[in-house]
Amino acid sequence: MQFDKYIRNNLQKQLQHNLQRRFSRRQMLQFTGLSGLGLALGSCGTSLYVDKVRPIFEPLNQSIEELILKPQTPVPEFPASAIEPEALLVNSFDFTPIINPNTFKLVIDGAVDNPLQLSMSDMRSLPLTSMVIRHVCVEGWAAIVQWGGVRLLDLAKLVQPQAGARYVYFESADGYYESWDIASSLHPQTLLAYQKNGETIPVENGAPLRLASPIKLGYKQSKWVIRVTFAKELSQRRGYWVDEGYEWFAGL
Ligand SMILES: Nc1nc2c(c(=O)[nH]1)N[C@H]1C(S)=C(S)[C@@H](COP(=O)(O)O)O[C@H]1N2
Ligand SMILES: [Mo]
Repeated sequence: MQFDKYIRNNLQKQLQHNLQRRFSRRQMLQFTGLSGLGLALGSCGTSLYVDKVRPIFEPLNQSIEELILKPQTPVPEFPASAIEPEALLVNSFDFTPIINPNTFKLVIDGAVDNPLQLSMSDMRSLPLTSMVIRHVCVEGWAAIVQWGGVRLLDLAKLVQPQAGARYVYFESADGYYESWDIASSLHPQTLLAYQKNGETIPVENGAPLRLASPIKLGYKQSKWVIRVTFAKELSQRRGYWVDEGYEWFAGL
């Protein structure tokens, strides 16, 4: 219900701009009533089904619609008692960017129908997903952590990725960058987190927003995320460590 209210009150203006060109007034009302999220995606046209011709062995061949409307199976989580508060080592390079959470806006753009800029209060108005998962760094350490934040899946419902979007780029304030396949990005436990172990994320762990997901290695979990860009193609610039030879998919 909170999500519903959020769309009506906070995002309507931004959405309206793009939507009114394509949808009837009745559809708009349905959209703002949330049932319209699915409807709006369905209304984007039959091009959403074009992806079906890709071979089945390819992990990226699910249609955006399918990924959004039929969320993938969650990975089992740990009980809160398993959290290891001391085990999460800070792993940063260069410097620790200080981002003012009061003026910060997350940019979501690229191959989407409704690009958005979300403040931290916008983010906090969206449904909060909390999970206790294991963070695994390739450098040989792991930690069970609780993360709380907004699912990329929920953000995708708002920005409406276009049919051919198959990757998501994450830009960080320290110059770090990553790219993920769309299925992993829209996994129900892939979050843009603003809480760690029940509290606001400390600066060194990526405040105000960082990626957190139980399905990827630590170096895929960008801290200080300032921009999320949906893309149809993967560029040569795939990821900070990936471009040094680390595996791109890096699944757990
Ligand atoms: N922006 C940014 N994100 C980053 C990194 C970084 O150096 N810069 N390091 C990565 C690596 S290798 C790991 S293991 C985790 C560590 O997260 P933590 O410092 O919160 O433990 O962040 C990842 N995300
Ligand atoms: Mo790492």
